[in-house]
This record gives sequence, C-alpha cells and structure tokens, in this order.
Amino acid sequence: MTPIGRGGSTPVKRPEAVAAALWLILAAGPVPAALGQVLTIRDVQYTVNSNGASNHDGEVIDCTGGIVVAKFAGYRPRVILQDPNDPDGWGAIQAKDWIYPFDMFNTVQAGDWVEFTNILVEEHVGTTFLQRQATHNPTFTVVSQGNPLPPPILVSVSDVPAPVYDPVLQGWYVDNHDAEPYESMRIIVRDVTVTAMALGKAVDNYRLENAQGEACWAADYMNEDAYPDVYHPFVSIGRHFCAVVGVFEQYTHLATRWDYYQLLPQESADLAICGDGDADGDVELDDFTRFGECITGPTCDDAPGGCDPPAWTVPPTSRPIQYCLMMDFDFDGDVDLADFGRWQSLCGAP
Ligand SMILES: [Ca+2]
Ligand SMILES: [Ca+2]
Ligand SMILES: [Ca+2]
Ligand SMILES: [Ca+2]
Repeated sequence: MTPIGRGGSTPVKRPEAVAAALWLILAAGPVPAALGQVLTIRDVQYTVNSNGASNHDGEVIDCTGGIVVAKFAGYRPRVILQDPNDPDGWGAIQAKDWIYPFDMFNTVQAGDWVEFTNILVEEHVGTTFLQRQATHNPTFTVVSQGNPLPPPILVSVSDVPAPVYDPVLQGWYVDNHDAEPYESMRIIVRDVTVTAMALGKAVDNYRLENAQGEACWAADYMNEDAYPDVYHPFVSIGRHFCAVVGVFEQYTHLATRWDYYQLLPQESADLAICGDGDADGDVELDDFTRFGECITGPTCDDAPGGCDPPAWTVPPTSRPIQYCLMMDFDFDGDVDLADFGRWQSLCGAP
C-alpha cells in the first residue's frame, strides 16, 4: 500500500515526475485526511504528546489494521486489533462498531487480520479508538484468517504504574504517560497480590502489588467470567496471582479528576493463580496434567511452555501462555522440579 492516492491510477515511473509530485505534496503541507491516509496501527498510536493523545485524533483514515486478539460486546461492540509487526509497543488499537446490526463486530473472529477504510480516529477518555461510523462510509476487509494471536508481552509492574492520589487536586493521576505504548496491547504482570479494591471512576478497580510495593490497577469489566458481577470471583484482598494477563487501557476524565491506566483480564485463566492449571480457583490433583504439559525438567530445551519467557511467548494455541505461568512458582521463567515442590505443597491445601 502507498501512503496516499489509493485510487487505481497508473503508477508514475519517471524520477523527475516523482520528484515533482513529492515537491507538490511537501509544499501543500500535511496530507489532508480527506485524501485517505493509509496508516498502520503504530502510525495512529505513536506519539510523544505528554498526554499520550494520538496525532491523528479527529481524522478519517484508512488503516492497515491487525489481528483480532479480543472482542468485547458492550454498548458499542469493539474488537481489539494487534499488528504483530510491532510486538513491543504502539502495536494495538480498539475498533468500535457504531453501525447496527454490527456487521464488522459480528463478522470478524479472533485470528482474522482486519483492515479498514474511512474510519474515524478518536481519542475517547484517554484511549485511542477507531470508530466505524456510517457518516464516513467505512469499509472493513478480512484480509486473512487463522493467524496466530500475537502473544501478550511481559512487563514489569513499574512499567505500568498505578495512579497516585493528589491531595491538592483531590484526584487520582498517573505521574506520566510512559505506559502509553502498551495501550490496548495484551500485557502480563507477574507475582502480584490484590491489596485494594473499590478504586477508580467506576469503583471497580483493584490494585495489584508486587513484593517491592510497586503496583498497577486492574478491572474486570471485560472479563467474560466475571459477568454480571463487578469483580471476578478470584479477586479479593490478599489474593496472590502468579500472573495477570489483560488488555491495557487508559481512562482519563479530568473534569472528575481521574487519569489512570488499567489492566483488563478477559477470562478466568487471565487471573493465573499459582498451581491452578484448569483455572477453577483451587489447586488440586486435576491440575497436575497442566503441570506435566508445562514442565521441561532441569534442562532448558526451548520447547514451548518451558524454560524461559521468550519460549512462552510462542505457545501452541491449545496452551495459552498464562496456563504455564501458573506453574512457575518462583517466577524465574521455567517450570522445573523446584516448581513441582511448591505445587505439591499447595495441592489440596485449604
Ligand atoms: Ca492513551
Ligand atoms: Ca493511544
Ligand atoms: Ca484447579
Ligand atoms: Ca520456575
């Protein structure tokens, strides 16, 4: 694809003609959105703006899109797309379907690569959305199906910090927006404990804290196994997780004094209790099957599920990464006999 001029005109071949065309474009300044810019997700998301807002806010664009990694019905149903070419940041975006009966939302499935034309970029309460609205005559195309889902990436809690209460402004704000590259990506934090609940604008956030006292915020509004409750049943004060996996989202509403990021698990397995291989909330003999799938023994063989987190980032789809993170009790990136000792001590314990 080319950045401008998506019509089927004959390609210009003569160098002087190309130079002249480029000069005309440069002389005209920024390309108006009306020409139909073709942008990648990274083009839309990447910013150095201090508030994290997209440089393309308010523009109607064409987008090369990405792979559907999650869907969330909600009032205006949305899909979360990730471009595997940008695995470390700025690689994901949420696309909302405003056109009843929601053909885009209903058509696309996890693993589809979806691209768009004539879709509106909008910053909404801190998160960048692609808005599929009838007034712009948008289209969507499923380019390919069955793509492997880009795996969630491991981040430190300190990379995605919780907001702090400002007693002067009487609100909760993040210190900075350095976490912005992760917006709408699926990320993993490890070895965290729930230390507070009933936080945030919707009083549904909870604090996930590590042993160093660093923390991030999470919420279960996208968690299909929490509905209709506000919190997933695994979430309670004092609950420890080997890992928490989720879509990362910003919520900003300065008029009511909020600006924070939150991690949004999608299902029970995303709240990975150590040793609970079937994600039912208990560590029992049934869970040993999963331990057996994840263990690699004392030797590092780079097999999926084993040895080091990079290997875990390419699990077979039948074994999402969080299922093996549950079995790495010492958080050292492998599942070995040391972890088995810990699993054994927990098995069947109240
Ligand atoms: Ca943002
Ligand atoms: Ca953004
Ligand atoms: Ca279990
Ligand atoms: Ca281990």
